Amino acid sequence: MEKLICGLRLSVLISVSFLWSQLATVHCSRMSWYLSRQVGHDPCYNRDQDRAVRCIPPFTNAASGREVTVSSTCGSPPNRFCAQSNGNEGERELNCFICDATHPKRRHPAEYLTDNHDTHNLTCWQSEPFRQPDENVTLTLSLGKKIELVYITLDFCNKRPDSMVIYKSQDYGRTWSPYQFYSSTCRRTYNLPKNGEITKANEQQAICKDPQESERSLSQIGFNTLEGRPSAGDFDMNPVLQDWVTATDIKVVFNKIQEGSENDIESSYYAVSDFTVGGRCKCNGHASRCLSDDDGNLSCDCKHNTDGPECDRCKPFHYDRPWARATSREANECVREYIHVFIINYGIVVGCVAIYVVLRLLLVVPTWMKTGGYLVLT
Ligand SMILES: [Ca+2]
Repeated sequence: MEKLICGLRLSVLISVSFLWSQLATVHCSRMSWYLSRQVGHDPCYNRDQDRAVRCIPPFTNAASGREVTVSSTCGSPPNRFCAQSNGNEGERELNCFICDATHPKRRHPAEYLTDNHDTHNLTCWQSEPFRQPDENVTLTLSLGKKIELVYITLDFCNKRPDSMVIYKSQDYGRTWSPYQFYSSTCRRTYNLPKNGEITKANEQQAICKDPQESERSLSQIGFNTLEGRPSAGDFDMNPVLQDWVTATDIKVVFNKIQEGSENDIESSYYAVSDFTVGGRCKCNGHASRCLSDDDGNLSCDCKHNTDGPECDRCKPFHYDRPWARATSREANECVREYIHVFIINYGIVVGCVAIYVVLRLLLVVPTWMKTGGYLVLT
């Protein structure tokens, strides 16, 4: 008889617990949906159908205003440099100037690489002049978090380099891998074929291009991360390319100046007016914006019950199904799960609940702990 009462009370208790948790879930979900609509439409949720949808941060210049570390800057001490320009009658003129790091109008510091780009009033970073044509000059840019890159462009104030490499890092500068090579002598300089073939088997392959053949503007070099990649049209479902476009840092190494500059030291330098990195903050389709802290570090404003710097995991208590990146068809929202343990401090129910608790913990806790969860007693 006692066992029967215990069983009945336990089943009633579990039923009430389950019903309460479901009601609370529905209530909280509706309340959260209602409040989000009171403060403006959230692009991570469909306004009409009340369901999660993929959302992505806006396209931006991820380099804008960020610090670039350079291996060389002119003007300390002041030096003379010369640049060619078109004269009034179209002839080429050589004009010479002074770079002086202490003079406000004659300085060419690294911050001019990522300041506001005004084509009517160009501000140029400039390296020291050098005697050897193949002296390396390096620009290193930290993006503050993982970004999905669409393109990288460099606008030059004098001649473009003959040979240069763009590298990327996905671990904040600890390791680097080549992104794109440029050279008029790909085989001799980098031991790579010119315009190498990209197939579905090597979509993460960096290739070498001749900038004289591939660039439309004589003063620009631009790298489109997905150009020529066979699966670019299926980017949404292609984790290889999703990884290929992801970077936390970009490094540009100028390896050689153009022919014709190397015999004149005053014309042998690199000068860049704008370093642009077009892309989106990487949030895996689970955030519509990234937030910046006081140090300039970015983090996704995660929705869909996700968490992590790139919304790359489910947040605690939401492990009912595995995490997945959102697609245009499915938001892959993380789903809430519950462990509710009720302890009633009287009579025989305490014993029944103790058995229920032990069994429940034995079944659930190992998996729960593996996924980073923790337990709450209510
Ligand atoms: Ca500039």
